[in-house]
Amino acid sequence: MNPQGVKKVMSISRRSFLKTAGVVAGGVLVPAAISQAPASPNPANGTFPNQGTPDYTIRIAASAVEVAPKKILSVTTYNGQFPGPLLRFKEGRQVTVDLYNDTDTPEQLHWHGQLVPVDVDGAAEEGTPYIPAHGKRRISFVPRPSGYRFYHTHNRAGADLSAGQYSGQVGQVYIEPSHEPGNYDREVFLVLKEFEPTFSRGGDMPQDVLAPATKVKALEEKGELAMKRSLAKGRPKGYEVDYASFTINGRMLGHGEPVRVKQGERVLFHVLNGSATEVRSLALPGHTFQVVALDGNPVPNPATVPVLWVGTGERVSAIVDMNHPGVWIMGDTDDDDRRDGMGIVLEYATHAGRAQWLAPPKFRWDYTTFAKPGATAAAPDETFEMTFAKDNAAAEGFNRWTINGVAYPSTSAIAPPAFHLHQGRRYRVHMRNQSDDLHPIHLHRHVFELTNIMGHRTAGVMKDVVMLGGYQEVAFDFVANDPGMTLFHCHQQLHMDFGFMTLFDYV
Ligand SMILES: [Cu+2]
Repeated sequence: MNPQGVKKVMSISRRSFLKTAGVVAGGVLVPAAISQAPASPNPANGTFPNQGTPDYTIRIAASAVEVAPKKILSVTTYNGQFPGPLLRFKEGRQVTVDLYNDTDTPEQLHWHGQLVPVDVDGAAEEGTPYIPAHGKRRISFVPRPSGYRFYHTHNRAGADLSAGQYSGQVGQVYIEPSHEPGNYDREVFLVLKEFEPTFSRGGDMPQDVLAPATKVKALEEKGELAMKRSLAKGRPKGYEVDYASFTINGRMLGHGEPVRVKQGERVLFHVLNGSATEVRSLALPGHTFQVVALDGNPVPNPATVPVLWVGTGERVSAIVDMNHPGVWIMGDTDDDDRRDGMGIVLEYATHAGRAQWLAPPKFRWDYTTFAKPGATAAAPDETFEMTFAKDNAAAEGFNRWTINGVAYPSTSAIAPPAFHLHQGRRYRVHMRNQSDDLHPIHLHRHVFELTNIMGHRTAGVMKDVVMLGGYQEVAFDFVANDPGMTLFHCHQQLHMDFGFMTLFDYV
């Protein structure tokens, strides 16, 4: 256990960080030996000889996480803390990382949002070697692109609610650009994450997340008919996951260090949804968020919103002007989840007392708000059509998920790639959701541009996860610029584990 690491609100002064690089502070892990000459790679397996000191060491092990006083959970973590250490990389400067696995299960550590090779990416389906149980892998890569990224396990959990993303294997990455953009005084990193999962039948996934709220009738009719038929056969609704405790930076509301601010400050919040399965929201009474980046990529139009909606695996970076003194609850708009811990106290200097919550206006998230008005995306060279469907409770009580009628095997079998890419071409992925669930769709090793949301063309918003609403359709484009096997999947663990994955390869 590392109570310090658990308790720390990861809030550091950017200026003081720059001055004190080389010192461990506020849960930040900085290079031990930047000047270390990189070892030469073994192209056969992407691993590096175990010579010299690595720049970073990450140790995967079961450890205690104290989410509230005397409420201590045992979960698998990185370096004995939740969240794992914040890794600050420099764009384009190669790093060597030693990954130790002290558990009994082979592990995959995925560098989410980075353009890294298959051997480093951390997905068995692409061919990344496992970090053996009680073993080690040394990897080396050039961090890119700059911005807010993260790392997490890519193991499938199936019915094991202690495995995969249900565990505490989540850590943040900040890749510093050669020129730091934005005008702000301070950065605060927030990781939203639930613990103590249990299975339930039928979920309470929020349905009022996305704008527009319209549905595609043809998708709705097919999806509703399939569900009706399944229930008529006597099948109950498939399993969903509920949680007993909710945390920000590993602490339940009221039990962590407050975010301490001064009137007049501009604070840049980096918010990561580290959940296995849930969409989260975040509001701060009396304040608004100017969204400057999505998934670490600066947005063309940094619009101001009252509420952040963040799908599983998504990141939002937003500046808040501290102009409403008091002691506030910065928390989820869902009353139950906030009372069960999904919040953090924000306290102005010279103010004390009980933290206040005021519900924000109802607000739906519209990605096109942050797009360049009137801009048009480049035309694609090819379009892939994808339809996602749910086979209710078809896999021993779990919903089975299909892409164009095909479920990725839930066994350890690796499926052959279904979509073929030519390097340098621009591809459009047109996704149609024939289910009532929201899906945070993720593409590995590439950054994509949102090009269509429910029939509305858009351009300029670059992401690596996009929420696709129930019975809705979305398109994104990407350039095939990172050769190798590339995984595409729903980031909702329960969906990914039961079929919602496919592979692209380069031909
Ligand atoms: Cu999904």
